[in-house]
Amino acid sequence: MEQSKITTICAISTPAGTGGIAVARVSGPKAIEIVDKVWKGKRLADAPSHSAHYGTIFDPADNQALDDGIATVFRAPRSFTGEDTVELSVHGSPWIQRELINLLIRNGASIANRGEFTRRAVANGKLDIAEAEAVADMIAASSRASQRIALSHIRGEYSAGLNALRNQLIELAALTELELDFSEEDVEFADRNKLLELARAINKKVSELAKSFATGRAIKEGVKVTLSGATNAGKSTLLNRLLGEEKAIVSNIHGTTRDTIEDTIEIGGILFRFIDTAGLRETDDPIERIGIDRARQAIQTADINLWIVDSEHPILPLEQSDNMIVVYNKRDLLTETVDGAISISALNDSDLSVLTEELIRRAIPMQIAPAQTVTNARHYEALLRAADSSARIIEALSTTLPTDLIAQDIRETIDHLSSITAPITTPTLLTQIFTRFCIGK
Ligand SMILES: Nc1nc2c(ncn2[C@@H]2O[C@H](COP(=O)(O)OP(=O)(O)O)[C@@H](O)[C@H]2O)c(=O)[nH]1
Ligand SMILES: [Mg+2]
Repeated sequence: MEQSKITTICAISTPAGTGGIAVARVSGPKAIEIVDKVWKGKRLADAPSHSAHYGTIFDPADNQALDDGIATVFRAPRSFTGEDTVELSVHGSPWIQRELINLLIRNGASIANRGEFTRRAVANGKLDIAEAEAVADMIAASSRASQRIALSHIRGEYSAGLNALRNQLIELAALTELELDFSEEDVEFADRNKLLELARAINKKVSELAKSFATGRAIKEGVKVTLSGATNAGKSTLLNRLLGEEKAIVSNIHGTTRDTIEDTIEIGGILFRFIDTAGLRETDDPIERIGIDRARQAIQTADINLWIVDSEHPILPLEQSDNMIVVYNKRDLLTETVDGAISISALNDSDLSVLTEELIRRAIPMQIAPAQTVTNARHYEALLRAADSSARIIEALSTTLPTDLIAQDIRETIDHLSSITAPITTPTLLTQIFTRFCIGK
């Protein structure tokens, strides 16, 4: 875009509401000029990049002071957006925030769209798309594990791995395309063994990344743990204990919990999503039956299923699965505990660490290397397609398919890998990605 057509945008970047400090961001070719119009203090046009200045924000129309604050100057290209940027820190009253934005708009700035600062950072080559998406994930991070993945992706560790493979493939693609130009002459520029080796490496990498999506999502949305079992086993009591609040109704009446109830909490740096379910039993109550169906669905998609039993009258599951942990509850009612089993009292124990330690132990393998973990559904889809097209390259190389068909699969694989990191040009897709952001980022 022509320099003159690029607007200068502004927005409050701190959360809505009252705070000690609010920060307005102004970015674009006229950022410094516009702020200078409403700024009394050192002339920002003379200020070096990365310098902060104390001064007064005022309305030049009536010379009224709005607030005293700090202006921090970042000069292009050494800013988040890659443009000239001024950050104004003011007192965090919602009224001052609104007036400040109005003032900036009256003096030539435009209000930023959702994610527009990050979108500009991408347009100016400061971030690739995958890194920008990770910024949104970072803002939404709700546990140590999701923060680790987002930070690694922001730093480009994940993009780097994919780009390295893509670049090697581009080199070989150039050679196969060259063969097409010489198709009459039956020559081979691209070393078939090298190509096969590379296609296998790519297929392995993208398949592994695609596989990590299930775990990546678990980390982002919380490891899904269902509490299931017969009625009155103490599932709702346990849910409340794990969450540290009275979320579900507890009573000695069988069939009290009829709907699924869930919430997340971080334990040992891992976000868990606990889901209390209706006790599984035969029932004539149509509402309870719907609840039991929901329970079954939740259990099927759970990462971990806790089967809670009342130690006094243990009702064990009809079938065991790998992701199931049987928990003997109401230990306080027994004199002896069940050998080797996880035995707790949701009602009386001050410490449920036998259970939480087991949960963490099971969830830890899900915390694979952050740069090797996919949390984004758009990437997941591209990776599955890259896995398919690279598998076709492998297959084509082991038969005697003509070069033009192999070249087609190579091109597709490159496109799928590129779509994850390289700038996307389709405006609708860009808009889709950036509307996940808040205004001010
Ligand atoms: N003695 C004892 N009673 C418990 C324990 N946990 C739950 N209960 C009681 O068991 C009854 C059923 O509990 P609830 O959590 O509603 O079970 P749910 O139907 O599985 O959700 C309630 O009266 C609870 O107070 C426990 O560890 N020890
Ligand atoms: Mg219950």
